[in-house]
Amino acid sequence: MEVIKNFKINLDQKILQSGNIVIVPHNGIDFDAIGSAIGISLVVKKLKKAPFILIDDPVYKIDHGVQLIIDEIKNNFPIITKEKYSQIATPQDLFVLTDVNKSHMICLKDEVKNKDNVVIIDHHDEDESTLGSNCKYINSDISSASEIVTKLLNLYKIKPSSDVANYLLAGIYLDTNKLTKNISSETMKTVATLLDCGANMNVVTDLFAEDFNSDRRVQELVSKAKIITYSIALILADEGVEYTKEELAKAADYLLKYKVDAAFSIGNIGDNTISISARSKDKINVGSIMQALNGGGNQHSAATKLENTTVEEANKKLLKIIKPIIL
Ligand SMILES: [Mn+2]
Repeated sequence: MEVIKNFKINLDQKILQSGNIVIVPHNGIDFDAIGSAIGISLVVKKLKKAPFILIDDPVYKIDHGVQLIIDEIKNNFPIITKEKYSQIATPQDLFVLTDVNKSHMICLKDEVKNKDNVVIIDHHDEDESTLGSNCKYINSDISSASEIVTKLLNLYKIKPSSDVANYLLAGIYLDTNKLTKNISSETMKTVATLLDCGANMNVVTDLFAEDFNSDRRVQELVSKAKIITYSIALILADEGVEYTKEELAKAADYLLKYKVDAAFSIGNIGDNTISISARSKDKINVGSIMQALNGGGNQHSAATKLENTTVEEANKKLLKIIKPIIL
C-alpha cells in the first residue's frame, strides 16, 4: 500500500508539471490496456489536465469488443494516432504507459528515451527492454493493469462512471481468464469496488462475445492441439493460413481448460512473422520461456514473434527450450 501511495505522490507531480499527458497502451491493444488507459485518463482529468490516449493499431487488427469501447469513449476521451500526436508534441510531454513496460511493444521510440518523461503502470515482469522511468508502479503479483488503476482511482477518491467501471472490469476479466486464473482476494475486492460503481457482469461478458467467424478460427486452432507430454499442449497452425495474435492467444487460453500445465500455439501472423502465444497455470513459467525466444510477458501469459521462419522451425526452437524444463 505504501508503495502505491508514494507512486501516487510522484505521479501527481509529474502530471502537474508536464505538457501534454499522453497515455500509451501497448500495441495490439486489448481490454486491459484500454481499460487501464481510460482509468488513468480520469486521474489526469481530476488534476485538470487533458489526457490523450495514443492508439496506433490498424483498425482491422483491433479486437471487436475493444473497438466497441473505443467507439463509446471517443467523444469523451481524445484518442490520437502517432501521426496526429507528432503534430502537437512538445518536449514537456509526459508518456504514461499502461499495461506495458517495454520499448518494442509501444508505437513510440525516441520520444520515450528520457526517463523523466516516462511513467509506467504495469503488471508484466521487467527485462532488459523495459524503458527507463523514475516514476513507475510495476507489480506482477497483481492480476492486471486495470486492477492497479482501480486501486489508484480509490486513492484519488475518483468514482468511475458505470461505463468506465465496466471497461476496468473487462480488463480484469481478460487477464484473469474470466476470474479463474491469477486472482487474489485483492482482485476480488477490486471487482467488488467496480460493481459498487455500477459495473455489470452481463455488459462485460457481452463485450467478450465472439465474432462468429473469428471464434470458428480459434476452434479450428484448438482442434489441431496435441498434448506432447502429460503437461504441455501444443498447436501448430497451418503455415498457409494467417491468424491474428489474438486468435492464437485465445486458442492457447482455451487449452488450459484441459488437464495441462501450459499451452503454446504457433502460427503465421503475416508480414513474414510467426507468433507463439503461451499460457500457463502455475507450474511452468511461460514468461521466461518466451523471454528465451526474445519475447515477454509474465509467468501465466506470454508471447513472442519470430521473423523469417516457419511454424515448424519456431516449434523446434520452442521445444529446445521447454524440453529441459519438462523432462
Ligand atoms: Mn494486462
